[in-house]
Amino acid sequence: MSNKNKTLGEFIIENQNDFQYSSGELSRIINSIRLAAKVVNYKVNKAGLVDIVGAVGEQNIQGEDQQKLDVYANEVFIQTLINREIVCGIASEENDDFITIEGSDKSNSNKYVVLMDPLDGSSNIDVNVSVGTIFSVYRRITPLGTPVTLADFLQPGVNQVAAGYVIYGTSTMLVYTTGHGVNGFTLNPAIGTFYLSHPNMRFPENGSIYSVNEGNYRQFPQGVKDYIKYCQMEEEDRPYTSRYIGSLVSDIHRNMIKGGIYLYPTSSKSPKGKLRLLYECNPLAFVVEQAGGKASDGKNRIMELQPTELHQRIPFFCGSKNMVDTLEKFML
Ligand code: P6P
Repeated sequence: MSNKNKTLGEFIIENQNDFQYSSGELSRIINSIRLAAKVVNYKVNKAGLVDIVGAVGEQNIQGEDQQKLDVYANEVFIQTLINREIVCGIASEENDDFITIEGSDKSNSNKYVVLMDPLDGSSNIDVNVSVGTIFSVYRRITPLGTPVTLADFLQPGVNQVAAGYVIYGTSTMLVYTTGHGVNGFTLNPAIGTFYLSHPNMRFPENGSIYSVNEGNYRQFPQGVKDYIKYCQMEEEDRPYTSRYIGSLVSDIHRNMIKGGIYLYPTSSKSPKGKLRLLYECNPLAFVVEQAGGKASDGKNRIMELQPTELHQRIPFFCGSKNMVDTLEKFML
């Protein structure tokens, strides 16, 4: 079947055999995320019209003010996954601890766990800037039929069986990988169907965009400062262009289309970095690597890091392979 007008549903069925071990459950997880993305998209696009914008007056474990849409999106993704009885556990940026999910038969017979940031960049909602959902899927490593444990979530990124993001932007896209390349699907809101709009996405090896919050420049490690000055020098293919939306999914997605590097280094404000390893860096690293890009903490491959806690933060450098290679040389 040609790619023209192929729907996400048709794509999943066609590529069912790509899901290692799958008895259809992994396909059902992607289908579940597809449904939740459409529900959240509807609310995100109406945020300015209904009383769902703004903080709920509570903070999540990150100490960040929870925006109403954060809470709403978290509930939608969790409930959609529970209703389809396809996962045995969920970890979310919005929940202090992971959630154990028993099947309606009170069993823990499902094989997969999902980790997610249900609405990343939500502080941008009030100013009408794109936001995103990031998700990561693993097979559990503890025995089937037993309650899921923290060990099932603290797996290195190389164990991911699927990962991706939803970007709620000028159009809404679902971009994901199961380890066989990266494909992007754009939602036709008129009929509520995702269509294959970006088959086999590739991250340009080189780029001329660097994305960093330069307001923190003075607090960056010296190697990062030197790299930023390198980006700004007038020689060869530089100066590069500085583009920073402050919404992770949007910055990564733009750079994957055009080429570029995203940097979130350590700083005195974020001594371990700001971004979370398990449900931001690892899933984006899987997508970026599958598209030919690179993701590093400045020295190590992100997906080989052994997680130690659910909400741990790390420095994150991600994008065009040759640009990340150059960044790492500055940080030696
Ligand atoms: P800063 C949003 O809160 C987020 O987690 C990412 O979406 C974004 O890239 C980053 O933080 C922005 O952080 O410190 O530059 O505002």
